[in-house]
Amino acid sequence: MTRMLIVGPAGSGKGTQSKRIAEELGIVAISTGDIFRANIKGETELGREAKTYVDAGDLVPDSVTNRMVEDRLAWEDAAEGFLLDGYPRNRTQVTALDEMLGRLGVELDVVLELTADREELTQRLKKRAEIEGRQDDADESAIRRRLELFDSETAPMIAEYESRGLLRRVDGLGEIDEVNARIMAALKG
Ligand code: B4P
Repeated sequence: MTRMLIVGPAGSGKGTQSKRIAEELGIVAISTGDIFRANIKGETELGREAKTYVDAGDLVPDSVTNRMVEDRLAWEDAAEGFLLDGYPRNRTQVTALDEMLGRLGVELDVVLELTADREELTQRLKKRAEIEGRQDDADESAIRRRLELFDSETAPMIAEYESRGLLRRVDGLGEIDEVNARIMAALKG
């Protein structure tokens, strides 16, 4: 059983790789971004709360996000291990996750970071905007905002996991299969 996080800037391949890793490890992938987008599409109360933040590339308020993740981790499928994609994204969320896991009596096994340079990230997001039409990919200022927030909020949080000895850093550049092979090797190592 594995309990892990995947972290990295927008466009680094988190969503792409997390689905494959989860399948290979037989655990559930939980993406906060996917949950927000499904709720926005379904016009639920959570979707209405999240929409302006997601469209602008801002973080949805921690109180909303933390509650949503705690509810999702209580589902039966997460008892068999999980991969959290896109959460936590700042120190407040790290603390909240520590508390949630403490209440569940479990610990994280590994935190996987995917890296890529800013030019590649921007190119990937622009390409996805053409294919999937995500509002936050189509808007240059929302892309910039997401990358800035990664540097200011998420990178320090990753350093915290590094100091706990949980971090495995993997180069996210190259073909999807190639990156996946690197990840699986890093997880075994
Ligand atoms: P996310 O859904 O997490 O979106 P993202 O950071 O853009 O990454 P994503 O996973 O979609 O992209 P990926 O790198 O896989 O978050 C969206 C928004 O939700 C946030 O801005 C925020 O508003 C909100 N949110 C989410 N979590 C939150 C939290 N914890 N707290 C507060 N707010 C939160 O892939 C990008 C593209 O690259 C894809 O098109 C893919 O096909 C392509 N790609 C992947 N690997 C590739 C490769 N090796 N080569 C070429 N292309 C590749």
